[in-house]
Amino acid sequence: MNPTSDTPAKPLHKNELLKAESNFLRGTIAHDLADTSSGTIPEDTNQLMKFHGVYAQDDRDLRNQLRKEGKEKAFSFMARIRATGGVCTPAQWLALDALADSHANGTIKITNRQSFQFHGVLKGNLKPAIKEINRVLLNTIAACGDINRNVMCNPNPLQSGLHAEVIKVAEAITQRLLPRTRTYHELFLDGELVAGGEPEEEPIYGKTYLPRKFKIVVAVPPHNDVDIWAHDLGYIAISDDSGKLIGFNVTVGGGMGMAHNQIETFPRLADVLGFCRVDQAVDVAEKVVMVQRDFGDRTDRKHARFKYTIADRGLAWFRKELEGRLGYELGTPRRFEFTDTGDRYGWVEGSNGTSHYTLFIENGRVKDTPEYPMKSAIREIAKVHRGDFRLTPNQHLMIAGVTAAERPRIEQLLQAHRLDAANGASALRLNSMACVALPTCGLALAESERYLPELVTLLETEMEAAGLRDDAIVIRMTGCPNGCGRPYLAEIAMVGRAPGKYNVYLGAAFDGSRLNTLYKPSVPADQLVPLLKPMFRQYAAERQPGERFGDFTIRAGYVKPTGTPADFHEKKEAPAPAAKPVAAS
Ligand code: SRM
Ligand code: SF4
Repeated sequence: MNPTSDTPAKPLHKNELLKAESNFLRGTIAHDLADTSSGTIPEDTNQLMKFHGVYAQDDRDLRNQLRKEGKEKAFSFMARIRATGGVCTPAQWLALDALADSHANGTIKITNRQSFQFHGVLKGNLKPAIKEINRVLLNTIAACGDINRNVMCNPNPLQSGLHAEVIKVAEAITQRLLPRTRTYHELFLDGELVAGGEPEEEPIYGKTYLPRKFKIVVAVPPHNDVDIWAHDLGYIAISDDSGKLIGFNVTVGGGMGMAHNQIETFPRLADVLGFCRVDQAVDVAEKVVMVQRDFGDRTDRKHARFKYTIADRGLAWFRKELEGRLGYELGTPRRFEFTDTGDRYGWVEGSNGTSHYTLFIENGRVKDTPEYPMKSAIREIAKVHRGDFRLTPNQHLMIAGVTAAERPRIEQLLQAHRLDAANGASALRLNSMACVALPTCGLALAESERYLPELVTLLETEMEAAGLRDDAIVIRMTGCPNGCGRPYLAEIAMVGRAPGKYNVYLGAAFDGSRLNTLYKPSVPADQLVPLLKPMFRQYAAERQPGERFGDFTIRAGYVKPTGTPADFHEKKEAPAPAAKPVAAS
């Protein structure tokens, strides 16, 4: 059944052949990495390297100049390090901190899927860096590629006990869905055995793995910081009156990515499918993945995500297919409520006698600047911290599990390095998120991580003037429509259209349960503030008690709630495939 026999008319995408013939993701990687005549690797090898957590990139700031000089591009690699639920130890942090300086561009990027990224890793540094990452018991296995990615999990500090239970489930899902091939160890760890000698087969994936990437999250209500509706498969933790975890509502078929003006591509909110017990959760994940393995579209990578399998075939079909494989029916979904998608900054008391400090890190970029030596400061904290760190799904950092005895020392370090001041930013900034984009992302059409902070500064002036400094509005920017910053779930989103131009989207729900709608295409960067300023004024003057900005933009008629895929695109005349109605919860 793998690849699916349902799509015989169209030829398989070339990546399917590449995977099939790669001998479990080996291809010519060993040869190409050893080749010192180029700073990069051939494209086919790049496709396979993604499964090992590595992307070939080049510094796009230097492209034009180097082209003019007739020189090779400034090639380097991005390495993504998985950490289930974003949990890592201080020792691991210290190792990554040192590696960022010795083997990468001196920064650590906290991603919005609770992973780490290194940028600017030169070819000769790649293998030593990956070895060191593994030495501290982290890895880059399947951090990218057509396979299950890092499993996200809410790091809710208020319910430390529940968090301890759900993270175990997230880790069990991770382990079940890891690739079984020894290729990674062979290529990067000189064949060293890290996990034992499994046979060379892929019982879950088969030798062509999945049609496309696959993303799983675990949410703990009332917080929807993992943006559950944006992911292929989601689990909403359900606890009993005593706070004990009893199971999960299962969600399927969410996704963000689309392409400008390709109406057959669209963001989609996940659907609630049913309820499973804690002991069923891993099996459910495995079988969901296997259905997508067999029925996902392997002919067209723009139509290969699980959301299209669900949108095309319907939830009833999927339920039948899944339950047939599980051998039991899912239960009726339990009641739950989400209130927000953001992080709780500062100190929060846990339920187990420890406390947690969430530190705002703008767009997840941990670096030292003369004004704000954040990377060095976190290093000092890591040297003394006895608990753990948790990366948040909003690209921030939680210093977690701080005991009463330890807390004064951590507080002193936060103050001494002015880290606590970062959390005093405006509510708009604290709820902002940008994807990486330029200069490393090869797909970026416009700036994002480097531009959003500047734009927020300008918008803050307008918000302040309108009396909205402390009003949280979820604002997100991406350099292209692929949706890495989950922009279609932001109350205000700017999606890169061309250099210096953005499509502006409005109207998503504050709790992440409603997608936004295209308001204005191709807005020049210098027109973004004039565009939003009158809306802020009107919102301040006319909002109803408790009304969120996203809801207001709909009530005030700026946009209508998203109904069809056409609402995301500039051209609306093309026939639209059936879309999921708004709001899954
Ligand atoms: Fe992403 C591709 C960065 C989260 C949808 N994403 C990329 C690449 C690897 C560019 C490439 O393919 O050449 C970007 C690397 C840039 C760089 O220089 O680092 C990139 N994505 C990121 C990160 C680092 C953004 C961030 O600033 O945090 C996030 C890494 C997460 C992680 O740790 O695994 C990241 N990407 C997402 C998300 C959000 C999420 O998963 O919660 C999405 C939307 C959700 C979804 O998948 O539907 C997302 N990334 C994409 C897509 C579009 C996929 C699609 O369905 O069409 C691409 C392009 C592709 O796959 O072809 C992409
Ligand atoms: Fe790159 Fe586009 Fe993703 Fe931003 S949204 S990181 S520009 S692929």
